Amino acid sequence: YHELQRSVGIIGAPFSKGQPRGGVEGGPDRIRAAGLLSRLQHLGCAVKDYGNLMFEDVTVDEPVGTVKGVRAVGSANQRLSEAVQGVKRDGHTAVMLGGDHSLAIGSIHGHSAAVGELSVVWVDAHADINTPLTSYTGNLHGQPMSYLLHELHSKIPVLPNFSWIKPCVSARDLVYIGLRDVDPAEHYILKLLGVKAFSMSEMDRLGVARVMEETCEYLSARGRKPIHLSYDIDAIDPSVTPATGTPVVGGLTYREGVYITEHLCQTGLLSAVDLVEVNPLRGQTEEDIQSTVRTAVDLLLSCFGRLREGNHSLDYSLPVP
Ligand code: B3U
Ligand code: MN
Ligand code: MN
Repeated sequence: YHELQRSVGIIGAPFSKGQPRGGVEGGPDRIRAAGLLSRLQHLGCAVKDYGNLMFEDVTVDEPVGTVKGVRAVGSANQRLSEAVQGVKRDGHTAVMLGGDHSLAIGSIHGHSAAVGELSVVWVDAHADINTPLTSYTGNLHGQPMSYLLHELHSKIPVLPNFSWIKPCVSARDLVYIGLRDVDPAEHYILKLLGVKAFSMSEMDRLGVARVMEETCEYLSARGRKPIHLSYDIDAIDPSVTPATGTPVVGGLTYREGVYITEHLCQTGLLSAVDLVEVNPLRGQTEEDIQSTVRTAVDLLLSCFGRLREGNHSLDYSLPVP
């Protein structure tokens, strides 16, 4: 029950133009309203809320090929990258509340610009590694990893507002957990680059404890780099987290989802966390929304030391009669 004094810097990124469904921009405020800050403080964290980013209003944003919202996504991520760099330079673990998953471009770019080489753990039903030329949907939230990997650099065309993005992650420093909806081109890319991936099939075969052991063993073999955790709430089963844009059956249980963050916390290497794709407008009922938001908060708390066995601070002492 070691108690590290962790400091957390929270950035809200109310942005939805990486995909077509409105509502995901309401994620950051819903997650804060569920008590994230006070509950982190109760854990013993020093918390600084950097507020919500304001994004440039991009009025003319015609599709580029099939890809939609290119200029808005490029511009928003440039702002986010700078904000994450600021949070890291202030010495905090960065928490980015999305917003859709296209925001991982700026979050990971900014994190790497501030601290150097990273390990990336991507927890998601989807691989989000389409290039602009392989995407069926044209949605940028299905593409962020393709812009970040050195190995795909030559496959990325020039896009407006994307020229600031420099690839900063090596395929060998990336691990996927929770995959169950992967496009053919994405599957090809994962095999071509030899990316470590624990699909839901591997989760069934190995169990979450071995998946996390192997994840950390694999990453630490390349040196103990700071970890960037990019957690898409749709990794969790939609029976638990239904309020999200693209739910996929057969997901992580609540317990598996939390085990992942508990385990990554114990490495002491978590340096930035994204929690994305909570969409309060996608729940059928208020209970759907609450269950999704509560799970998001629980995942973040366990990133910062909350244990299901219980917690107490080092200076705890029993009251005497
Ligand atoms: N692979 C598909 C579907 C998708 C990816 N991410 C989400 N959905 N959330 C795509 O659009 O690239
Ligand atoms: Mn995603
Ligand atoms: Mn997803």
